Order: sequence, then C-alpha cells, then structure tokens
Amino acid sequence: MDVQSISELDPAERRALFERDAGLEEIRDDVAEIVHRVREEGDVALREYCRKFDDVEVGNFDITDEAERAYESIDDDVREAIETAADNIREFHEHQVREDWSYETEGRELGRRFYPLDSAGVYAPGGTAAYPSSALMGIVPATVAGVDHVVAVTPPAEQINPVTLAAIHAGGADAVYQVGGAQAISAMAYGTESIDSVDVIVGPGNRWVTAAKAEVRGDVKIDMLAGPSEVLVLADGTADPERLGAEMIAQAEHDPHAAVVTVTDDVDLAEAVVEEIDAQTGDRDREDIIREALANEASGVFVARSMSEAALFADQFAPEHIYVEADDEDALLDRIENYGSAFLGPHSPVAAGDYASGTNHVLPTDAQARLASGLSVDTFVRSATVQRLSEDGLAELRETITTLADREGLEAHAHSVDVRFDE
Ligand code: HSO
Ligand code: ZN
Repeated sequence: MDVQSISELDPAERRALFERDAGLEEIRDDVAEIVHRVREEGDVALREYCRKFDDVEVGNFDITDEAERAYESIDDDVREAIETAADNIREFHEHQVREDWSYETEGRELGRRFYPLDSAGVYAPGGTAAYPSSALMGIVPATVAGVDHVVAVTPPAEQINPVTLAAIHAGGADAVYQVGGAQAISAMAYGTESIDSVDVIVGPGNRWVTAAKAEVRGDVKIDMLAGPSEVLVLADGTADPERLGAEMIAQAEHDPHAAVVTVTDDVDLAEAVVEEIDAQTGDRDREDIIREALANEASGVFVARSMSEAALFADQFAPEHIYVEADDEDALLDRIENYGSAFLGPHSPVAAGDYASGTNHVLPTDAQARLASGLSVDTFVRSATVQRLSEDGLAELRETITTLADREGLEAHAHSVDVRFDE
C-alpha cells in the first residue's frame, strides 16, 4: 500500500472512494425468484432452499428451546460477556426511547405519540460470518422499544453456533427459527406455515440477505441495506501509527470488500501507518481477507494539505465508522456530519462499539450515512399526531382553512368547518 495525496486523486479514484455501492444488482433476479417462491409455497420452498443452500434437512424450524439450552451450556465467561454487552446496549438504547409530547398554542393542543411496532424479525448470520454481537444489536433495541413479538432467524447447520443462539436468547427474542439467506427474509416478510410475518426486518447479512431485504422493502419495513464494514481514520501528527494501523486492520478482517481508510495532514504519519499495516498484517489470523480489503479501491492511506481538507474528505466519504485521533478530536468532528458512528480519542477503538460499549454496530455503509442512521430504537417505533382545537382555536383558523379549501375546489372541507359555527 502506498500513501496517496488527496489532491492527486483522479475522478475515477474519487468515485471509487465516495460512491461505493453494495453490488446487489447482479443477484437481483435470483433473489427475487427465491423471495417469490417462499411467498407462494411457504415451508415447502423453505425446506427445499435449506437443503440446496445449507445442505440441511430441516424438520422443525423452531429452535427456541435450543437457544435457551445453548445459553445455559456455554462457558461462563462467554455468557458473562454476552450479558455485559447486552446490559450496555440496553442502557444506551433506553436513552433513545422517546416520550410523547404536546403543546398548546392559540387554542390548539397538538402532540405526537409513539407506538412500538407489533413484531420484529432479526437476521443473525451463520457460518463464518456468525456474529453473536449482531444478534444482540438487533434484538435488544427491539425489546427496549417495546416490540411485542421479537423473532430471530439464523441459518440451519449441523451445529448452529451456540454463542449466536445464546446471544439470541440473552437478547430476549421470543422465538428463534433455523432458516437463513434470502428465503429467511421472505419468510419473515410474508409468513409461512411455521413462521409468522413481522412488521420490520433488521440485521446485517450477506449480499443475498441484503438483496432480499431490498426486494421485500415496502411490504415490510427494513432497517437498511448494510454492506461490508468500513472505517475511516482521521488523524493529525499527534496520533500513534500503531493504533491507527490496528484500527484499519480490525475492520479489514471482516470482508475482502471492507473499506478501510486513513486520512491525515502529516506525511510522516501516513508513511508510518503504511509501515504499521505491513508489520501487523502478517501476524493476524485473517491475513488473507485483510490483504484483500486493504487492496480494494475504496481503501487507502491519504494525505491532505490541511486537517480541514482531511475533514472534508472524511465527510465526503461518509464512513460507517470514523475513528478520530488528534490534538482536538471534538473540533475535527464538528466539521463532519456524514458518519454512522464516531470513536474519539486513543482509548476508543471501533471494536468497543462493535461489541460492548452500548452503541449499535448496525450502521449505514456505502456512503449511506449521508442519508440514513444506524439501527436504533427509532427503527422499531412509529409515531402519530394528535390534536384538539377549542372553539376559539377553530374560529381563529376558520378563514385560513376555508380559503385554502376553496382554492383546492374542496367545498365539503370548508363546509365541515363552517357547520360548526351557527350563523
Ligand atoms: N464492525 C461490524 C460489526 C462487528 N464487528 C461484529 C465485530 N463483530 C459492523 O460494521
Ligand atoms: Zn467489526
């Protein structure tokens, strides 16, 4: 990896950095077919796909009891780690719960009330991408929001990861089903004989899962179309290259398509980060994945002419995670709005938020941070407005309403106001 200067990036390179996309287009038709078949044929199609994609003959989809047993039988230290993470995630998300509000003005009492969705489905990936932490990130906020029925799905396997099952149980899911991939998303969106449909589907998955979420969106609410992990490290000359390299490598180990970037105004630091990456990568278990991610066109170590140019670059990149290590981290963050989750200072590795500090790690990738937020209690809540006008309050507005109704040609609207005043 070489240090690159921001000012020398050509338009194609800038596009590769700033217009990342999840590449869902190419599998869209295949995914649509799976979603459609499950919708039409229910459990029969689900069983067939479990056989075809997971090589498992599924009898009963419901593995709720197995999740409880897994929770009870995993090692104590793992159970404790799950509980600590769950507690911290719960606490952070409890701060997100919104209170109903109302105010009064000129004879109008106006307010907003919040209601949890009735049911939520959380996708917990399996196989080598099984992240028990992601199960907690989906389930805990749903329960905090007050969702009545929270279900989780995870792909069938000869031996489903017991830590994932334990996390699903600890998070507080009401039911767990063994089904994965696009077929699981369709099952939760439309329901089958064994699996009830839900109001909202959340949680990260592979491209098939993500493409299926795109397919069912509209019929059911979804959280987002999350792609491979991303981190942008924003640092000035005071930062420690060893930590910066470790941050990039940590998110790089997720996926060959992960986007990992450092941007700084200090050439020496940039060069030291490249050296650190070279020195550390060989020691990592997932070295091959890391090397691929570092080589991908959305990754790199960049030098800006100033920290304001570096901050502008970070803002344009709109990373899932931003890690800031600098003399004044708050001042830098104040220049940036487009990011999923920020980690400030030398003691705030992204891994803290990935697992245990309490914030959610299901976050917008692919520059979606420009328009979207991470998973939160809000994902599981809808709102409605409420009003009561006094006689004087309506009198005050009467003319405004009837004038506009008249111009819209909606005479009955005007009449519905006038009828309240006997003249
Ligand atoms: N960094 C990932 C989440 C995760 N990390 C799960 C470790 N486990 C989300 O971008
Ligand atoms: Zn991670």
